[in-house]
Amino acid sequence: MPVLNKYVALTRKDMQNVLVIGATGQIGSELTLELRKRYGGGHVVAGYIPGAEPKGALKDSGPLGIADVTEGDTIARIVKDYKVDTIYNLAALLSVVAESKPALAWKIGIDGLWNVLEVARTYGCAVFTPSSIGSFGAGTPHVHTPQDTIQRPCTIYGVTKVTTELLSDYYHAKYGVDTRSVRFPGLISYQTLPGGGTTDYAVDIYYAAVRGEKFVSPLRAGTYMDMMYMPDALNAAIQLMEADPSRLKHRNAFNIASMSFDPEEIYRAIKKRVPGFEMGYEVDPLKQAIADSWPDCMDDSCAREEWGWKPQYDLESMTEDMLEKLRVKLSQ
Ligand code: AKB
Repeated sequence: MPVLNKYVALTRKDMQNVLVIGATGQIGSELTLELRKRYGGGHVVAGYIPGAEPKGALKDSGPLGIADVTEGDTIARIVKDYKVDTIYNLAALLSVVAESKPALAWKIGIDGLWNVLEVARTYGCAVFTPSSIGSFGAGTPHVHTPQDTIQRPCTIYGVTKVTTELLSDYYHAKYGVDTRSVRFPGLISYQTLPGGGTTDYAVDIYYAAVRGEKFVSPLRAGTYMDMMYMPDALNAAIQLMEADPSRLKHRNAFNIASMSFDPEEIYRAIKKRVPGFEMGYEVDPLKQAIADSWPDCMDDSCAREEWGWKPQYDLESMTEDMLEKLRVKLSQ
């Protein structure tokens, strides 16, 4: 389909001001600080919803504003006031919690995305809205999952993620909105807890190890999924938004990968460093069914070729860093 509005590609040089929607969430809390470090605090607005106000460094290092995706005018106001040209739209429910609130998952994920894209179309903003390994389903090839393949997810989370990809591509093709995205694996961080995802066990297991507790895995041994350490995930989002658009053959959304493991492998990586650590199993049927429908490991060669994606962390280096940082955090 031809581009109807003339698309003027932004380069990083042109980008001045960024809005992060969902700035107090799992990704947003760290992405906002990373963007402020790179571009200057005054250039990155932390968008939040009432009840999830920024605190500490997030509150003190730059501007703040209420940015509720279900109320498009709150987004438009910040975009106008701060002359925002790039929006990171991180508002979403994670996979497990979305299953208990499907209508809300759609309202935030898709009605909200529509509002963000309309603001972006009106004010000429670039938009990053993450997709996920959850955008795939049981019929997808599970090993070396290709960039372009079957996407028939069985969860509402997956349905919203596929729709996110399609709607974002549609706004690019029809209106020339500079939409770009990645399919995030399970994200692991010692900072903000995820809350409500299928891959959360890979964060919880580190907390148990550092607290000296036995960990009970909600997923069976042999359940492989792509995972990623947060510093790599932040780099991916920023690097893609800064990438030369003439090199992008894909947009929404790129497979990105750095490590794939099952509960046994992460347990062994931790036990090497915490010898007394123990793990048992109590399988959660919903989480297991979701995990079984997701890829074991994705092929991320398009991201590597089109914008130079290259992760820094594997399971061993992430485990080393997580344990070190969590020991400090939990002793305070
Ligand atoms: C979840 O488990 O829901 C998320 C994801 C992989 O998108 N972490």
